[in-house]
Amino acid sequence: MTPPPDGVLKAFDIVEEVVGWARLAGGHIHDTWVATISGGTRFVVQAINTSVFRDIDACEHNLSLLDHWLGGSLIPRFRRTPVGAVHWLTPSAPAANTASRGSAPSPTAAPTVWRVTEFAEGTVGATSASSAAQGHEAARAFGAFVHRLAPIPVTKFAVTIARFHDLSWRMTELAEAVQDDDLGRALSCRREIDRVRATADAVGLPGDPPVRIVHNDAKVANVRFAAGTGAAVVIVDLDTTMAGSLLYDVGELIRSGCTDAREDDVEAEVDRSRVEAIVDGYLEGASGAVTELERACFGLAGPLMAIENAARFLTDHLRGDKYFTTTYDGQNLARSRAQTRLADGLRQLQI
Ligand code: GN1
Ligand code: MG
Repeated sequence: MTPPPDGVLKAFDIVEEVVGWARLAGGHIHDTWVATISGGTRFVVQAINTSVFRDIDACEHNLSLLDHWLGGSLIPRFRRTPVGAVHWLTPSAPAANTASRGSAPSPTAAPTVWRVTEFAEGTVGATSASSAAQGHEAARAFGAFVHRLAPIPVTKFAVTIARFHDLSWRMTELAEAVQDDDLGRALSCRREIDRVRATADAVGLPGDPPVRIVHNDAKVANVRFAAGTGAAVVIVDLDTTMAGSLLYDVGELIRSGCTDAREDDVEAEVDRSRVEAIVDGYLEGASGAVTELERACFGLAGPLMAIENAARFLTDHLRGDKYFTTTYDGQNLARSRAQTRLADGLRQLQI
C-alpha cells in the first residue's frame, strides 16, 4: 500500500516535513495512516471510502457538530480547513483547499477525500476487548458519548448511511446476493445462510426505543485507550454518528467485547463477565440517560447486532468482498460464522 502523498498535510496547513508514514490497520472501511512530521507530532490521515460514505458533506456536517458539542474531549481534534475534508483529484498535485473543493472529477478518476485528525498521543487501540475491564472502559466512553450529545436535537444530524441498522433490509440484501450469486458461492455456504436467517428471525427489539444521537459503530476497536492506565481516551470512526437507538451501541459493544477472540474466530465463545462489565460501564458513562425500556432491552441488543453483522459479512462474501476490507480469501465468511455463533451464544444470556 502506498502512503498518502506528503502534500496532503499541506492542504490542511501542516507545513512541516513528513518524516514517516505508518499504516493504522484494523478498520474495515477507510484507508488510515499515521504521519509523523519533523519535531515528532503525529497526525491520523484517512482516505475516506466514498463508496460507503457517498455524502461527504453530511459526514462533515456531523463532525462539525461533534467538534462543537464535545469541544475536543472524548473525540480526537480535527484539522479543519475552510472546507473540512479535502477533495483531491490528482494525488501528486494538490490544489489549494478551497479550489480543490467542488472541482469537477475527471470521467475516470473519482477524487480522493482526505481527512486529518490529531493523533491521540499515549493511546493504544484494541481489536477486541482484551479484558472485562477494557470492555467496561469502552462502554463507559460510549455511554458518556450518548449522554453528552443528548441536548442536541436529533434532527440537526444528517443521515450519512440510510437504513444502517435496519435488519430486515440487511436480510433483503442477503437474499438478493444469494439470488444473484455473482461468484457461484451460494451453494457452498448454504448452511451459513440458513443459520443467519434462523437467528435473524428470532431476534429483534420490542416497540420503538427513543431516538438519540448515537455512534452506530460502537465496537471496542473504535476506542483508543491510555497506554498506561487503560482508561478510554477517545472514540474514533465517527462517520456513522447520527440518529439511532443507544441499543445499537450497546449491542455493538457487547458483540465486539464479549470475547477476546478475533472477529473472524469461528470458535469464539461468549464470556458472561465481559458482557456484565460492558453493561455496568455503559450505565455508568450514560449517567442516568438510559430509560427503563432501553435497559430492559440490553439483553436483546447483543444478538441483534451480532446477527446484523453476520448477515452483512455473508452478503459481502457472496458479492465478492467489495465492502469490508479482507486480508485472506474467505475472511468475510469466517467473520459471518463467528458472529452467528456469538449471536446464538448471546441469546442464551440473561442480562
Ligand atoms: C465497519 O469501519 P469499522 O471497521 O470500524 C462497519 C461497521 C461494522 C464493522 C464490523 C461504515 O466498521 O458497521 O459493524 O465494520 N462500518 C461501516 O467490524 O459499515
Ligand atoms: Mg474502526
